[in-house]
Amino acid sequence: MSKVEVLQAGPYPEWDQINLDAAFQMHHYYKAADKAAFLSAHCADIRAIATRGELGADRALIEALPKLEIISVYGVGYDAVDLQAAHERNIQVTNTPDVLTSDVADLGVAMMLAQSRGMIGAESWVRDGSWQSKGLYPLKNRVHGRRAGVLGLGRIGFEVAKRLAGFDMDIAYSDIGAKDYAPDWRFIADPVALAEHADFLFVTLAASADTRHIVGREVLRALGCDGMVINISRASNIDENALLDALENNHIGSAALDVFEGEPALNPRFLKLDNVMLQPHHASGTFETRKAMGKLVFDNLVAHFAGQKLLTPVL
Ligand code: 8YV
Repeated sequence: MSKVEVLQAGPYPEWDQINLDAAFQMHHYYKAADKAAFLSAHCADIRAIATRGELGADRALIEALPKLEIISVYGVGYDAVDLQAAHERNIQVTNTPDVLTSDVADLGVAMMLAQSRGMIGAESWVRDGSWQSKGLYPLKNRVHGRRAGVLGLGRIGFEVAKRLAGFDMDIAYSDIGAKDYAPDWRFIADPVALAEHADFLFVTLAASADTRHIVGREVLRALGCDGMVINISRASNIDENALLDALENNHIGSAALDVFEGEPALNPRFLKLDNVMLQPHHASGTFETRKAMGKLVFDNLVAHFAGQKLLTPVL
């Protein structure tokens, strides 16, 4: 029997690729220089898209595949998938929730610590001989006992807040409503008021049209010149130009970012700044989590084509 044909929108680690190649006929869309020619050659029989969180699947791609039945996303965020286009044709969408939550929270907290304590600069201070030639490294800012704001207390925000509690921080959060699973943390509905409360503002919202630029000039002004913003969600949740203006003019203290508009290309203004920590969208980037994510992408595809219940559907 011929294998089900799958459009692969981005690369996967070898261990996932081996499984996918064994079970399906994978078409490597991401490798094609001429996407239109690729689609006209292969579109007729493709029944699934295997994609990544940051790549998703837009309306044009969905509409180019007449037999498409399922889009399996390697990532919890499915904001880059055109859900409306999928819904119109009853195409299933799956993602990889839960398995990455703790790693993403870990990286957010690690960025807060590293940036606040100036660990990257301190490492260079040792390596480049400054310790010996210039003397003591400049003092940095404390983390424990200070005030944290978590914007979006979903799975990842909750894990971030749990970790911050271990640093005796005064924790508040914003969300669409107060959460009964967070009785010890203060609910502040308004993101501007949350930023006013916070020394460290964590952005942990699932991105959507409604949350676009939720961290804008007003929130950044409220965060203030000693505040730090940490983004482990999606770039679209922050107005990047407003953030760059605030960093360049020291209207906020610093930022730690794992996600960028137009990534992996970066606005070159970021590279001139020393009050921002830059990470390559790597919050879920551990062997353990990525293996679990890859397994879910695969298992969802297998379940769908075996006529079984999807493991982690988003529609
Ligand atoms: C991944 C992510 O880095 O889960 C998400 O939504 O953005 C990340 O975990 C990404 O999806 C891998 O491509």
